[in-house]
Amino acid sequence: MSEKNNLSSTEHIKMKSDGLRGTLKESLKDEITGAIREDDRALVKFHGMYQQDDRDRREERSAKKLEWLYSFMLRLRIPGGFISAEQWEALHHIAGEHTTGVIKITTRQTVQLHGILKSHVKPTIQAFNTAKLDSISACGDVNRNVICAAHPKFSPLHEEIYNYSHKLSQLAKPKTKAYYEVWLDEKPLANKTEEEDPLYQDRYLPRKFKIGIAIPPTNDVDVFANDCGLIAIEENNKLVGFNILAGGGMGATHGNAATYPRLGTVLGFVPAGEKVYKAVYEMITVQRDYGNRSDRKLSRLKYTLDNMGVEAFVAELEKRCGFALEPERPYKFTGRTDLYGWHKNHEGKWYYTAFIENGRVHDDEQLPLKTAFLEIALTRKTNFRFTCNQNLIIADVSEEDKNQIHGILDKYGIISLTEKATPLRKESIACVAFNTCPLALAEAQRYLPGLISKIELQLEKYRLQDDNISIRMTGCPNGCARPYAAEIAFIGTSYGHYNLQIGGDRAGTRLNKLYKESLNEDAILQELDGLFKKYSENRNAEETFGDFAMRMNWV
Ligand code: SRM
Ligand code: SF4
Repeated sequence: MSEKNNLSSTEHIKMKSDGLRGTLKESLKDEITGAIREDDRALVKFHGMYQQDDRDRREERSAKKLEWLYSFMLRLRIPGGFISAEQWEALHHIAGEHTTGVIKITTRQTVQLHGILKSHVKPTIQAFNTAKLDSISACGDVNRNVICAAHPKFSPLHEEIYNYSHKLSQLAKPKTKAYYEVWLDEKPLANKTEEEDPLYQDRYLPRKFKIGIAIPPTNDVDVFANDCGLIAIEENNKLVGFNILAGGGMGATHGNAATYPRLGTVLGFVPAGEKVYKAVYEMITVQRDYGNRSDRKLSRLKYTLDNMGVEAFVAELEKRCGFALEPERPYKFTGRTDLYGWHKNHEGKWYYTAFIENGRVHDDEQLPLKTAFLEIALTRKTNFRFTCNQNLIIADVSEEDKNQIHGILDKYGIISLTEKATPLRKESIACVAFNTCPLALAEAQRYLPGLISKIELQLEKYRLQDDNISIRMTGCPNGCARPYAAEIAFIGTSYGHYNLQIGGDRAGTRLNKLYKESLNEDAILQELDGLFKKYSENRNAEETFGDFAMRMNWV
């Protein structure tokens, strides 16, 4: 079992938190500071928030002897990434009233809002509650937003998978009523036994836990990057069950060789229905009981799995489940790209996937994305769906409404944006990084678009402009844009410098490897130019950049 004598400080905070309440109420009332108390910073994550500060303004604030400009980032829990038009309208207004205004679609199919001042946190959560949205366990040492293949009704299977994501999210939701008491002013429970939590108990998990569900051949959720992945297996157009995998995770720490990105290992097959819920639930309990609780850098399920060994892990899982996993069934992933543009589903409904660069929905003079999506929401003729590639799907449009929605998308330049963006740009993902992420060592979403413009010129030079090479950038090695599963990755090492990694595949089934360390922009472009030249001259038909890099033994 896990280290009992040397628990990390977060473990103590959780245990004495009275069901994640801590002193959050007191912290909120304190008007002297824009921050909350130190222990509460760990607890507030379980309620879907992070305390941050504007890193662009640290120096200026310090020079003026002011405390840093603290604010909160709030992340919603939206399993499967689906919201109604009414909810989009609410999101739009809440973003405008309480935050920087930018709606950030994340790599886990939900949204984040940044820059919420302490006094605005409760009103923000209350407004979301009115819109039937919450941020419970969107962060913290619990199961996070359950992601699943987008295009919910693209086939009956998608609808079923979406339902699984909801049920799993519910199954792994903490029982504590702290969220309702602290943020929504509900009365404290008279009888605390009502919130006893057999899954999380009083220590919750050693670390975050992530679940993703994919439907082959598309791996749009990057299923192998999740602690627990489910790969839908279809026979005769029916969902028969899932291959279940464990131990995916991207995060690593520079200079700490004990940490590493890892793709999930397929453990076996579980037939559709109750056994799936049981298997996922018990995988969480195995991690709860065996995960490392002393060193948070080594506490994700991937390390638990590698420490135990796959065989022992499966044996423990099967013992807890009371049934054996069946042998894994065949499946094949071919790509991860979203289906941009209009697509019709089996029920005759239409879906438009709009390209949203790095998931940032905001208005600028050329591209008033927020205004456009609000206008669409106000028609009440669509739903909205987030994708794990940080894009937005205008969903469930009926045949007779399609022209009207198309007209709005066209009027605001979204059709042209989506059609004209190069395959390279559409495939790219960057994490948030500066100015809000406290862990960022280098820029990512503010920098990648410009770098892509330069790389596009190189691809044109080598007639590779139609190639949708996957490029992902993160401001640090934590891997929020799942960079280690990209064909080309830039991983921030210090301001303006990135490790260049190459050799992942397009379907997210192979990790890339370090090619050159800590390059600045000139060096990156110089290296890429050489690589693209060789790729254009020597690749086989249909060979992707990542596969070519591996064949050439570049890494
Ligand atoms: Fe992440 C931490 C942003 C997806 C691995 N991530 C953070 C924090 C909260 C920084 C912090 O701890 O203070 C970042 C907030 C930045 C900001 O200002 O908003 C942050 N992560 C993001 C998002 C918003 C990136 C994006 O641009 O979309 C994604 C939000 C997902 C969501 O809606 O839940 C996001 N993070 C991921 C993913 C991708 C995924 O889950 O598919 C990963 C890699 C998969 C994994 O978990 O291994 C990821 N984030 C991390 C890690 C490394 C965890 C590890 O155990 O190795 C950290 C650091 C940590 O937890 O200590 C982290
Ligand atoms: Fe922040 Fe690093 Fe995640 Fe980027 S990868 S959002 S820099 S923690």
